[in-house]
Amino acid sequence: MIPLITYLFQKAVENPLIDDDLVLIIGEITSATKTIAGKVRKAALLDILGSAEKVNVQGEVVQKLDELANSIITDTLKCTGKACMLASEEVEDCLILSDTGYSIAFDPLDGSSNIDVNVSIGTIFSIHKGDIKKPGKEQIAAGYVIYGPSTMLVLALPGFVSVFILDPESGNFILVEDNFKMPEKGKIYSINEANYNKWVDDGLRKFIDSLKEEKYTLRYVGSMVADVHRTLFKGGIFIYPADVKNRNGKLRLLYEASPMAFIIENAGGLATTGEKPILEVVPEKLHQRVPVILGSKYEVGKCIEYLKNG
Ligand code: P6P
Repeated sequence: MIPLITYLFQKAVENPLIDDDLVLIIGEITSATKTIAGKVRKAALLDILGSAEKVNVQGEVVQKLDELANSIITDTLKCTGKACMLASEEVEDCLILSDTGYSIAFDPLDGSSNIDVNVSIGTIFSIHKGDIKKPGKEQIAAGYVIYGPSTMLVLALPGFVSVFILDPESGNFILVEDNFKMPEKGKIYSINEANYNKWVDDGLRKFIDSLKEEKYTLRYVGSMVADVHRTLFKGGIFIYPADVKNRNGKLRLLYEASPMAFIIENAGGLATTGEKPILEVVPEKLHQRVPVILGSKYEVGKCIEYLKNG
């Protein structure tokens, strides 16, 4: 039963990238998610369900729990004194705290439209050294916490992915999988097929049709953390493509696509925009969106072929 912090210090012995400040940052982010988990589970009792009657920089209706999760993470990271930039899905501009240290981009509560119907949601984070607006391949660490039947942390550092379960008795994230690798192939595809006729690429429709012929199952929660988590553990493919309404797709690069791509690729999968690896995309705007195609090597490789052939 190895707790997260013990695990990180053990990994630091062989990995100079993991310094004390990084351990502190990861420890504090995950500590904030424990508080968020508690609020999510009691939301109906605390009258913090529903809309905050505001629209965020994304043009999306802000849920009360979005705001609460954002302030919990922001206040926690400010207290570390080791963060230099914070970029939140809920905040238009970067919060500049100093000119040195780690920068963290985060989606405080992804999938919040599912909160009121008690479906799994999550917190996603991406950690860079210095400036946050760098390609995903330069991430120092990335992870997500999924608030599901259990609260799980999936954490990627360069070269390996580890999985932890929040133990309600000790309050610690306990290691359950070290050096996790995802299946090379699955039998599940995950995409919002309601937009089938709006997708920009004919090749994508042909790819999805080919999966149906191979008797794949469709699973789509509408919460990225839940859909990516299932893809990571069961294999297969998750896609949020460009469509006629969202020419760059819906998902944001810095705090959704990039951290998930870092996790998937360090677990042996692939993550692409359809034109290039997500981890190669150079961010231009804080909240820029990219098409997301990620999952097992077999399905993502096949999808790329269909997109090339049209
Ligand atoms: P749609 C949640 O709002 C979110 O940002 C992601 O978590 C999820 O993958 C996506 O939107 C779902 O979007 O258009 O299928 O409802």
